[in-house]
This record gives sequence, structure tokens and C-alpha cells, in this order.
Amino acid sequence: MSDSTNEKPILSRRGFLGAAAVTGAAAVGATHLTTASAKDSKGQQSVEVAPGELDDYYAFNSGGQSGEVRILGLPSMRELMRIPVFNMCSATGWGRTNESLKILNGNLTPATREFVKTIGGVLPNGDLHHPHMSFTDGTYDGRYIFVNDKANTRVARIRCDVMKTDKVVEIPNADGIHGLRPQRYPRTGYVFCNGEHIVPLPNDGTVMDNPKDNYWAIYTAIDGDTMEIAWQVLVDGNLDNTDADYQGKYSFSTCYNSEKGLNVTEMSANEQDWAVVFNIKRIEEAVKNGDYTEMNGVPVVDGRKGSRYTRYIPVPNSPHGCNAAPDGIHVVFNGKLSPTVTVIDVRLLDDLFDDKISERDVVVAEPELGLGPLHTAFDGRGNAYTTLFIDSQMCKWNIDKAKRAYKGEQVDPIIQKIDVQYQPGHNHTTMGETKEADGKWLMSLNKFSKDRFLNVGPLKPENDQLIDISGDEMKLVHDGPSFAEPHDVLLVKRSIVRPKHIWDRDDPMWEDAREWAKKDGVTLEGAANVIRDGNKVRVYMVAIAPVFSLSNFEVNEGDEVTVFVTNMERIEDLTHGFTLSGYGIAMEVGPQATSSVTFIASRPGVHWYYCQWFCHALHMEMSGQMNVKPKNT
Ligand code: RUQ
Ligand code: CUA
Repeated sequence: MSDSTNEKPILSRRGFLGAAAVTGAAAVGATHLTTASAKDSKGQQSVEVAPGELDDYYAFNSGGQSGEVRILGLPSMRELMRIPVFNMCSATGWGRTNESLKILNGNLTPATREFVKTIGGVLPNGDLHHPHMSFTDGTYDGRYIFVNDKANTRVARIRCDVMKTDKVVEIPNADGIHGLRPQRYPRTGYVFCNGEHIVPLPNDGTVMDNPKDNYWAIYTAIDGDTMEIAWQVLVDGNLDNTDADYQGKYSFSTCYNSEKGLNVTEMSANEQDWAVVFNIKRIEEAVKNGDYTEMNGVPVVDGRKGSRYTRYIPVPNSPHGCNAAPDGIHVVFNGKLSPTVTVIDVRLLDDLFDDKISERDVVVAEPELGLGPLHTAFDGRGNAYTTLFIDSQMCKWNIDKAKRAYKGEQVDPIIQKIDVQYQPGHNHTTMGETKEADGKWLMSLNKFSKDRFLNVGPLKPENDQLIDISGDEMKLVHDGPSFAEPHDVLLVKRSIVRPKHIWDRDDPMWEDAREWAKKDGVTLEGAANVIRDGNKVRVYMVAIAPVFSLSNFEVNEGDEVTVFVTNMERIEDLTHGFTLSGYGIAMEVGPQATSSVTFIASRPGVHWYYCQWFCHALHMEMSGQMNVKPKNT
């Protein structure tokens, strides 16, 4: 990845778009413009971001069941962009273009690769739970965002320089990747992923009975640089959410199904489940020394109870969220069916692994906060904010007071509770999962909105609420409807995120197209070529408003046609598109990018192609025709 993130686009052409082009150029380096969140006379932060002003933070929201990531600005809560990941996207062609299919299908297990052939070549209906940015030295570094697809057991990486997905990998031996967190220190490094469902190993139908003996959950460490699986750990129980410490030594996962139950009654039988602690150094040594079983090409270390690689800390009762505090010391496990959260001190873990103390000795607080604690966020001032799903509240509490109360002192750790609308799951504070937690804003991601918005029918939006936490008291300041569902969010200072304004021509995204052009003796940048290669036809064209370099091409019915379109604009925001009518094809071609698509020319006749991204006064005229000659003429 190149570092030229704030490179100025060259204004090679103004024409009709003169005014827009100039505005675009003025916005280059706009991260130095005015700050939105000045305090008002009551000391309250303003949520108003006036026209032309920029937000202070990027919010990367997961799209939940929609399978995408959405970029919002904070505090305005305006939605700025969507990044398709585990979904298909009509606007960009994600899931249809050759470039996206290579990424989506590049790292599937052999069984899934066979399966997708039977359903049209791509896994549909992925979801997206947890977006987390890569870290260097305990804070965000703006390189990547990692995300998980529980529905299809995949993990993907988004490049923050172009805000596009560049890797998707299916995790073998696991089922339903749920919790996901990058290693915080010294850098990412590993991306830790939880397999939520217990399944037989191998899960190919040879064994299906007796879950207690035959079903397992698997913890996975991916190498965030290569997106290859580094190692896996077999555990007892199941795995829900995960987090990593600030020292690079340990990671943690909650388990709500220590019973290994297959239904809700069985799964919630035990009063206590646990959190697993993974000893990263010992696991790495095991992999080096061969103390593992290889399964589907991955070293799987045995981390079941009693192993030297893990410890199981008893936690009441079906714990869910797992959150490391920015003090680098405390980790909170959220009780869910217990009204408590369990706080451990990571400085005690060395002794625990050396068997000098027992599991419950690392617990330093266990405050009772209210009903249904799911996730906890932090302000960097020693306070924690826990969502109470059943109570529909946000609970602010103090970690130090909770520790004193645990020791028997008469002190109430709870500082304030406010109602949220309604049933919050995740919450997140600005920079709150880094050592640079700044305690400005808190987002409460509520699963229900009920009466908070105009009724839109039986399916309602959810509600992402913004809470000002900069003062002594939490203040609810904004309701933000969102569609399916407000799963998790990442709130990052804008100075850390520095995307490019236009693509670099040498971007790896279209390296295959470059190879084809070389083979065919053409260039992508100057192309107006139709190359026949048996019954395969490769069509090369460039797009410069308001024309494609080819306004017509002819193929034969039954040909396999690949169309490469290169956008030669160097002007910011001048995206073109390529839509082929009657063939289910539409794709985005960003400034200086190449996109390609392959299809069988199975429908004879005249088929118009056109640019679907409004680019010029003559945008409607930016078109051409593909003539498909019928077979028997
Ligand atoms: S888990 S609502 Cu999928 Cu993020 Cu807690
Ligand atoms: Cu090019 Cu519209």
C-alpha cells in the first residue's frame, strides 16, 4: 500500500464540471478544516455540524444482517458511505465484478468452493458483526478494518486507504465466526476470531451424535498482514466474544455454553460459565515445537481444560461481551443472564499460568449493575459504561469504586443510569478500545426503536443513539435510525483515517486485468480493443466523460465476454459506471480504477451499455451497444 494518501488529484479537465472539480480540489486536505464539536454555553458538546463543516470522528458501523460496513460521521451521525463486504451490491457491482469475485472466492475451503458452484458462484446473505481497526502500540493505526461473517464463518479485511474489501477468508474447522478482535500490541499482528457453535470435528457427517464428546469450538488466530490462518486452539464449551490485552501476552473469550447444550434450556443450565484466557506465547511455542494436530492444513493446539495454553475463569452466568479497558489493566466480562460484570486484572495472569494462584483470584471486582449487561465501553478517566439489555439502560460506573466494593468497602460503584430506546446491545466510546480513549461520545446501539420514528410498517429500523459523556453526566443527544441491525461500531479520530482521493493506477485490485492486457498486447489506459481468443472475447475500453472509447462492439451468441473498463479521470469524485442492459451487470469504475466483468453472451440482439454514475451534462449519452449475432446466421 502506498503512503500517498493525501496526494492531490491533478485537475486535467474541468469542462462542464468546472465548479465541482474546484470544490473537490478545495476539499483535499480538508481534515484541517474547522472542528464541529465546540462546547456550548452549558458546557454541552454540540452535535450540530453545519453545512460544509466536517465531523470529528469516523464511525465504522457494522451493517449486521445486511453484511456491509457503513461509514458515518460523528457527531452528526450522517451516513457517508457503504462498504460492501459479505453482501452483493447493485451500485458497485460487488459480488459480480471479476475483481470482487476473486476476493470473495479466493480463500474458501474446498467444500465451500464446490458448494458455491451450485448456487451461482458466490455465497449470498453474509452478515457482519464486529468491525475493528488494526492497532499499533495500543491505538488505531488506520491501516485496516477487520470484520466477521457469522453466517458463513468468514473474516474479511477492508483497506482503509481506499475503503474497499481486499481479503476474505473462510475459517476451517470452526462454525460461525462471532467475536473478533485484532491484537493491540505491539501491533496487529494476529486477528483473533471465535467459532461460536460447537460442531463435530471433522464436520462431514462421519460423526454427529454425542455432542459432549464429539462437538467442539475452535479459537482462531489469523495473520492480519497475510490473512492466512496462523493457528487454532480447541477449547471446552463454546466461544462468544473476544478481546486482547494491551501487552501482547493474552487474549480472552467469553463462553455461554459451557454445558455444550444444543438448545436454550441446556445452554443456560449452569449458574456459572467462564471466560477462557489464551497464553499467546505458549501457544506459539506449541506450534513451533509440534505440539498440535494438523486439521485442514492448520495447526490446532489442544487448549481444553487442564492444558498449559489456557485458563478457564468461572464467570456468572452465560457471559457475553468481553472488553479490555484503556488502562491496560482491566478486562470486563459482561454477565448477560447475571446482573453483574466480572472484572479481572491482567497483571495477575502470569501467576495464574504458573499455578501460583487459582482462577477466581484474578477477579478484582464484580459489581451488580442491572439486568442484562451485554457490552462495556470506557472513557479513559476510569469509568465504564455498560449496556443493560433487559433494563433498556446505559449504566455508568467507576472501576476503582467497584474494586473497593469487592473488597468489602461501603461504596456504590454506579454513577448514573440513563434510559435508552430500547434494548441496547453494543456500545462504543470515541477511541474507547485504545489507550487514547478520549471520553467525548458514547454510542448506544439499540436493537429496537418501536415508537421513536415514523412508523414504516412491521419491520422497524433499529436505533443508534448518541450520548455526550464529556461532562460529569451522560446526556442523550441524538436518535439515529439504522437498518438491520446496529450491531457494533468503531469510533476513530478523523486524523487517523486518511483515504486516497483517487485510485493509483498500479493498485493490486486489478492485477488480473493488467495481466490480460499484457497478454493481449494492449494497455488498459489507452484501450479501445476487441480481442477474440477462440470463443472468448476480451473487450477493453476507457471511460472519460462523456464517452467510452468503444461506442459499439460485436460478439457471437455463446461467446464468453470479458469487458474491462478503465476510468482515466484524475478528478476527485468523478466516478463512472458500466451497466449492460438485460445482462444483470452494473459496476462502479472509480477515478483511475479498472473494473471488469465476465459473462456469456447468451442473448442475441442489440444491448445498450451505459454509464450509471452521474458524471457529466451528457451523462445520459455516455453509452454504446453490444451487438450479439445469433448462432444460426
Ligand atoms: S455480539 S449484542 Cu454479535 Cu456483538 Cu453483542
Ligand atoms: Cu460516466 Cu455517467
